Amino acid sequence: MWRALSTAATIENVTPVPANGSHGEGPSNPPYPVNPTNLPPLCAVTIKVDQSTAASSRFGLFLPDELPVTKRLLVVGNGGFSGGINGLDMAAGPHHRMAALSTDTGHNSTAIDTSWAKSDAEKKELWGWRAMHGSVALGKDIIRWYYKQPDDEKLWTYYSGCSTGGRQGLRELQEFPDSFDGALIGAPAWWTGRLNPFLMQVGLYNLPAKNSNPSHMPLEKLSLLVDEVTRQCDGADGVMDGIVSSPDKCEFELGMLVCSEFGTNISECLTVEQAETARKVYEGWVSEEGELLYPGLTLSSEDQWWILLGAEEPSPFGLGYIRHLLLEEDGKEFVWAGLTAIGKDIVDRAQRLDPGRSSATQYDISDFQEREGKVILYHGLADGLVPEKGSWWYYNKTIDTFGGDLGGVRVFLGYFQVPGMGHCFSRPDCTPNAPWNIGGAFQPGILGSDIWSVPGFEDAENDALKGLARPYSADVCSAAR
Ligand SMILES: [Ca+2]
Repeated sequence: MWRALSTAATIENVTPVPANGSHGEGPSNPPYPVNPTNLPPLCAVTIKVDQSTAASSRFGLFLPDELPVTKRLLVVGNGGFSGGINGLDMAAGPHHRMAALSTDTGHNSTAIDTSWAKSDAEKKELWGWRAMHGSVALGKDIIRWYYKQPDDEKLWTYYSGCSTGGRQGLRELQEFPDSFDGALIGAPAWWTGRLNPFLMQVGLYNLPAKNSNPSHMPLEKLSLLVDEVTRQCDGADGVMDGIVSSPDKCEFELGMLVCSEFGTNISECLTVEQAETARKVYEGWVSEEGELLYPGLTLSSEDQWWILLGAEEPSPFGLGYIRHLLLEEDGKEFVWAGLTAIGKDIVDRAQRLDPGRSSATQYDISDFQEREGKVILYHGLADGLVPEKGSWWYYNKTIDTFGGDLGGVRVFLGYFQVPGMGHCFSRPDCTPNAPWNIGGAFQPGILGSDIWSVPGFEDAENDALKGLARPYSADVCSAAR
């Protein structure tokens, strides 16, 4: 193995994991403190790669003791601004009879911590794309060596990630089409230079968080929106089941929630100004010139609006991005207090600089298509953090780029809107009957450290990752013979 490593790479850890064993770094890995359990027997390896004298990145590998003749690798992504090896998502690999890889993206932090990026262009690049790309390239070499795979034999490589993980996967396959054969891309935060400033803007719609601010919608009023949207929109899809499956077919009347002049309990309705705040969140971010900068949140996403609207300052996904990735080079910390809108200068700067070159804005993925790569793109219609309409935008831009050939695009890029699914997953107590578990990133792990698929339905019809990798599985090849 060591011959395959560059001089900058060292092996940090090699641990044999027995059948039904567990492996991970526990609490020292803040974004992923829960170690996967009930693993198949495997060799767990951690590699550290020095990127320069000032920065390094690490990645983890799960190398199952037994792999089918057809060798496969699962690469998984991260979430938010997190820095850490994502062991729970890696666990799906060995269970699906694949090796697995996850990068720490070059730093160690939770998903909402951006302080690592301050004045560190190299760490931004590592988070943006470099750690992923380098880990995939070196990881493939190591796996080939470990399993004694001939150079002329293909190592089938699949990707699964949601949110930032979705962005990482799209970003990699856009610039490096040889990296993956298939990618399961969930709720991608793909247009960092637009999305993250928009998330800041959404926070500003509802600030300051004072009762004297007529526009401020306190958290307890979100349930009014949830209930009213369900009341008006549930049936628009033809089935009254508590799940809004066709928000685009619902002609929602926000005015139904506005307090009437007399005899109304103010806690049971929205003021005109609060309703205007909600309208802006739905509408999205429109420039003074009328250009749509980023689409808003979809009807039925209100249950998660607390993430962007519920605090006394804008969410770290917006404020942290602007403060530590975009503006800190100026030497003074960005102050949001008193702002009602983000200036055009920030929008322009974010797109011009694209800190860490993290945005995945290439619609022409014909190189990936020509090598028969496949993308399954999915997004929860009840996502209250990353707007579903953003994925719809990416999908339609891609179709436009391919000359409007919807049928041609669907051969290699399928888009699936998941009713009732929040950001990457839904809590079991929220729209419990919604079909939110499709084996996507983060989903099995939130059900339990020993869960790796859709419990009771670990098949290609219900587990999207298994479906993506199915045509190339050794089992199918054996059956075909
Ligand atoms: Ca319904």
